[in-house]
Amino acid sequence: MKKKLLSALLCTAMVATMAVGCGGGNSDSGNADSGSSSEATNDAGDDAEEVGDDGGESGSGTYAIVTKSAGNPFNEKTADGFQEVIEAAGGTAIVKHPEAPTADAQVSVIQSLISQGVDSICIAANDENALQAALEEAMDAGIKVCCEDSKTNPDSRQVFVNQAGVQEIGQALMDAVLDISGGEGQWAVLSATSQAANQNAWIDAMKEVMESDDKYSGLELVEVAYGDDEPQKSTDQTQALLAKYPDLKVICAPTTVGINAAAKVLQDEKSSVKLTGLGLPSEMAEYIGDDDDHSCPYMYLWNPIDLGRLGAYTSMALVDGTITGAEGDKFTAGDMGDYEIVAADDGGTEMILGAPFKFDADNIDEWKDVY
Ligand code: RAM
Repeated sequence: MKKKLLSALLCTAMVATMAVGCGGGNSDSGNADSGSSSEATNDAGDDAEEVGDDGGESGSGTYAIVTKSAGNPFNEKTADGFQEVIEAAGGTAIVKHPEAPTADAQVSVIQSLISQGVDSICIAANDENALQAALEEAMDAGIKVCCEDSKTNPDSRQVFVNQAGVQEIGQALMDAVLDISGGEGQWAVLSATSQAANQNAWIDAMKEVMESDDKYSGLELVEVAYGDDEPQKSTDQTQALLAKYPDLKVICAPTTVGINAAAKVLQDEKSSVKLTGLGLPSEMAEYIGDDDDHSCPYMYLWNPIDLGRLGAYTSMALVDGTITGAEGDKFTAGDMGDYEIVAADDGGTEMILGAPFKFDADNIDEWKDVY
């Protein structure tokens, strides 16, 4: 409760001073104490969840969330938020973290959810197109499908719960690279998987921003490396970038797993290469600072718990028929407030949770215990 209050106050103050959001129509950005995370299982686990009724009333059905992969705290926090909202509404939440961040792993999970007869699937897609057959089969069976975090193509979903505008993320990250590099020099991206729709969209947006204005012309993007959201592979890829590009100035890691691994490598090695990207304050606090002792001057993110909460409200609204996922649909996401579904760039629809939020030496201590 205290964390909720603290978070709401911090969020309100920060929005006022920094003109960036903590998430959609909601000021309760830090419900890190949501109490229902204990039932989250990875795909290897046994759900022991019983499939409920047909979900005709809000919250009374069985709602599944499928994240990108197990062992990623960002995904766990998102699942916590999802589960908290579903269970508070009297529903049954099924949490699936596939063992690997691959489309194949998610297809098997989707197949088993279809067999169980769940009412909805909310999925962070590991591949934009490869889940289409499985998700279409789910929708044909009457299961409502939305995406959160990482989207599928429009034919594979009803709506995408997008954490922040792609353009805004690209702009924020590109400006961070420009600023931290001092305006020129080599930089590299350390991403998640090469198929991840969210990372690929953000990287493309960064490239567009870089080409849109002369002020970025002194920057050279030397490589996009992939750590597959695995700590060891992300560590290895960071070390490889350092060995390959002795003049490298900045690494941008638009993944919480990648940025955490890179932060440790750079800080442990006392490297002059600096880091920015998207990171969890709880994992990055020891690396954030504007001096030689810290590898990451600042980074961005949004509230992963609220992302899961909005995914849950969206799932319930799809199941009870309040929305179909069409442009212009409106619904109230509980205490998060009102949301409207808008057209997405890919021809499908989406809603936006909020704006990317900046974490730096001045505010990291206030956020590191929140998420
Ligand atoms: C990682 C995942 C996730 C992404 C965050 C920023 O945890 O790749 O999809 O949204 O980073």
